[in-house]
Amino acid sequence: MSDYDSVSADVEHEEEIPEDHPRYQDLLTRHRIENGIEAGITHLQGMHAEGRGSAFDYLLGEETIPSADDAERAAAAHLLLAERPVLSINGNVAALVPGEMAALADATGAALEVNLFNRTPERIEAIAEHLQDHGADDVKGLEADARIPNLDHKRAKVDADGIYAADVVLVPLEDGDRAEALDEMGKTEIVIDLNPLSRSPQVADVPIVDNIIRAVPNITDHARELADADEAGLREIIEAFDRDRALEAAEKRIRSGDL
Ligand code: PTJ
Repeated sequence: MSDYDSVSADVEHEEEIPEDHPRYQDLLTRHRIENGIEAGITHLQGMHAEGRGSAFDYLLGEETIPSADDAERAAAAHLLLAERPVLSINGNVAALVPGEMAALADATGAALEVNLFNRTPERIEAIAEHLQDHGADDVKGLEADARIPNLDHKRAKVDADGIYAADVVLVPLEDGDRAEALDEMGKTEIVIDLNPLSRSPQVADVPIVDNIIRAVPNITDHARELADADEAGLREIIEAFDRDRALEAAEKRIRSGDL
């Protein structure tokens, strides 16, 4: 057995995962999801979601492809131009990128809102606390004093001054019915999902087909770089982005298996 074979079974802290391991990002992601489940942040179903994402990421070559980088730049431009941008957080997102989401909120002036499919007060509170431990100032989603129309499960519950009133919403890692309902409300949607055929990226204004652990820091880097850009410059980036081409490029890369 090589050193690498024993990595996932033995790791207690993520620093123990060797960065030169050929599947480093996958091991890191799995480790964070396991920790999230143990901490009561991530739902057990989050592990299945992670497995699905991991298969697509393998086929993408576990890298940010050029069309995803374009999408991440367009996402940064949308968030900077928005009047009420909100970043939606579920149990997988909280486990994988809590500090990175807090940094993106800080760089763009967006609010963070916890919104769960398997919603319980305990999980909402644990996630809000976890985000605060990772640098988030204010976390929405605890009030849940408004509902997204035409959606009959718990993910419809949102804050009136958060997702309900938002003009731009970042929706990472979820199935498509809330994305469709938010689209019907006329919101600009940025979706992060490794499966380009999933309903959420299909309805998104900006579909980002990339692993969230790469996508979020890259959106933040773009936002910091664009911080002094004027409105016309940001609009130019948004208009130059072609969502259909980005989805096609990701699907082509996955199907070609050209790693
Ligand atoms: O925390 P909750 O209760 O709100 O539940 C969250 C989950 C993720 C369990 C729930 O939203 C769910 O079941 O989602 P799905 O239907 O499994 O969809 C998740 C999508 O995210 C799939 O299309 C995956 O390919 C994708 N995905 C998984 N991991 C990643 C990812 N996309 C980007 N980066 C990842 N690391």
